[in-house]
Amino acid sequence: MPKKENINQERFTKNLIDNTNKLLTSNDGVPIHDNNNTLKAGSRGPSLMQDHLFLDKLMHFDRERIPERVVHARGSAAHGYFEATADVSAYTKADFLKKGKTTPLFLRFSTVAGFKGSTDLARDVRGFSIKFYTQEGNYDFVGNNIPVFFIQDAMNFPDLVHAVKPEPNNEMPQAASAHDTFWDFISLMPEAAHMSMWVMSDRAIPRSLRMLEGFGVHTFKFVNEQGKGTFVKFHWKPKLGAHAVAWNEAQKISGFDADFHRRDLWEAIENGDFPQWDLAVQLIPEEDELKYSFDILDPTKIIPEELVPLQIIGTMTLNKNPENFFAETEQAAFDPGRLVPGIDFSDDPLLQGRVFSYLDTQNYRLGGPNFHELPINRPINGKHNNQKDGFAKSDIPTGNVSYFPNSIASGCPYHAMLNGEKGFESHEQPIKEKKVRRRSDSFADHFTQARLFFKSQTAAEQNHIINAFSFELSKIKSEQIRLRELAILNQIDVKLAEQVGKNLGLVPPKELDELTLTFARQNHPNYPIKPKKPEVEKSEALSMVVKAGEGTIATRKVAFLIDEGVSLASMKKLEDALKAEGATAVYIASHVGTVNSKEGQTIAVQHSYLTDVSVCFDAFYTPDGDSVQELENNPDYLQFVNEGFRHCKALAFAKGAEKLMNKSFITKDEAVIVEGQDRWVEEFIKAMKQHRLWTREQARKVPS
Ligand code: HDE
Repeated sequence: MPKKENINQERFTKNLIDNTNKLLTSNDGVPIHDNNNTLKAGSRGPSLMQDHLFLDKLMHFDRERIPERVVHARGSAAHGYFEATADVSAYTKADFLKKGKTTPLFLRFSTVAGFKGSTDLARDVRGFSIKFYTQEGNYDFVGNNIPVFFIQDAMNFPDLVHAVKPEPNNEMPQAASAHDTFWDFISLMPEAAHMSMWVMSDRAIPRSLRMLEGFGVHTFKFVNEQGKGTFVKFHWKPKLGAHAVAWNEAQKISGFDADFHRRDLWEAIENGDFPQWDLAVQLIPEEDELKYSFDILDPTKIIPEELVPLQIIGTMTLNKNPENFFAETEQAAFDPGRLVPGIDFSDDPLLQGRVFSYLDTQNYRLGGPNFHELPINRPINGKHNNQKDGFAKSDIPTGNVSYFPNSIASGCPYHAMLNGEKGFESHEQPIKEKKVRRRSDSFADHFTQARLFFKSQTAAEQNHIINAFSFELSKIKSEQIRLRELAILNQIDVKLAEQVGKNLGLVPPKELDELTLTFARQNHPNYPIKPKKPEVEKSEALSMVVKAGEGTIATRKVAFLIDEGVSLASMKKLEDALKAEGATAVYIASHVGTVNSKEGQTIAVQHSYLTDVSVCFDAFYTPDGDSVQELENNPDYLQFVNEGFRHCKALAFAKGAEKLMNKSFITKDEAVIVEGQDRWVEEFIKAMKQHRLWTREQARKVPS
């Protein structure tokens, strides 16, 4: 095994192409003499059909695109490795989960609804797909940053996707759920209530891909050496904590830097700030399958951490950017059906449907059944079987045998049972049921956990949810759909429904709409069915803000707002303190290049008020110096800090710069720090650790 730091550097070496000092050739290796001119009859044409070198070049160019993913088209990825840190052998025989093992992996983050070129900051779910290259073949974890899903049965998936995608007549809007078809569908599907709450929360506008939680969503099964199964839920916890931006900020970032998340991930890895996540599991003995007030096979439900605690079993580190976006990120083919011994499906009806869809998608998208031979998809332990031919076959099988059983090749490749060895074995689960096309009534409680989510949020987070519903429903044209959704919100929480209703100028109906009930009764004829009493009514783990205080400011960017004549001495103390915490000071001035400090030194500046905007920074400092006079009359500066204030970020002002607060309508609070105050540097870092002072929105009436 290579050393873990190099685990990915060595994987692709044989596929890397280095053009340094190389002669340009055709695809067949013929040296190209002139790469500027087509072959013509005379220098003024016409061009000739026999220009085989031109035809070779254009043939390839014309086919440079493959179909983008139907969903999750917009993605960014990185290589990394996973280290197993706990002994879980009592539950699973998975080799890569054995304590002490290190396994290379490739992780692709994505948004769901937008096209491949859409903005990173859309309000959306984030995909969280990992291909583990284990010694027992590839294991694909294809999860999301939200632990539940909109629908319970795979049969509804194409409809959900059609509803959220741009509307088919005019292909609008791009990467947005704020339109009629989406809310028409959602308001007719009460099972979507829980996930809608998550998508309308700040979870759907993350600060960074490095700050995403990841979830397997479905319940899976661990299987041990003795063949015993244990239900398992997977969670990824980012070491940097889970954080979001404000909605107003998200919309502005989309305009200023549509690649904000992609760039952030790329730069962090290039800088050696390798993002890390802990893998945690919730384990549920088979005997407890039916123990809870909800069904553990229902993908619209979480298992509250208070009910089944999380156990950390390993750590993932992303340490290498892809060499080539298309070859790796675009051609990566994930499939929840890529399992390894020791992990199996549960009977979750959504998961069961995924087993077909991903394989089918890859076949279509990557042009045939040999997509697993692409470097990014290859297992590291090699593959040996009798499958042959097909589009884009790149392996060259040797010999005359491609069948089993055979004697000519001494029965090879042999299957494990022939030699007393072990391969993948499905969990032997007893089945004694009728074949039916039906939904279990244990899936019929659609609102209890939506309520749990809402009640577990801080006041500021609840406000953001109210604002998000108000924004989305205001964008739709149909009052009937608005009322239908308000009726759903009323089942979740009366205050929520009232507030959203107020913003829409509507009174939320008390009962579900007749049409919603008609559809719900197709699945559950006696709908609504009285829900069981929930075990947990509030869960701190569901709030990002409650957890934020435990945070770190590592890798955060602090804008130092300077200009000609800035005092270097005024910057030093804070800059050193930030560095010690792993954060970075970024100088911004009215022009790029250099500025002269008050002390007469030259300071290099890469960012200016013209090219940079406050929404791309986490916190702000205005140092002392002659620069303060310049900034006082610079509307771009005043807007910069005002917006930072509005978005509830931490701001610090040196003594001489305090007068700028007034000019930019900033008033003092616990995240606005002035140099004169006690332990101002520590206080500023403390405020940054809270991520945002969301209470500022209400207190200062600065809705963000
Ligand atoms: Fe997916 N999903 N999905 N999905 N999904 C795809 O596969 C599908 C679902 C998820 O980074 C597609 O390669 C069905 C849940 C991620 O390349 C497609 C159903 C969860 C990614 C597909 C679901 C996901 C996909 C599109 C319901 C969270 C991006 C392109 C039965 C647990 C993978 C592709 C990547 C991608 C089908 C529901 C996560 C069409 C039929 C639930 C992260 O095959």
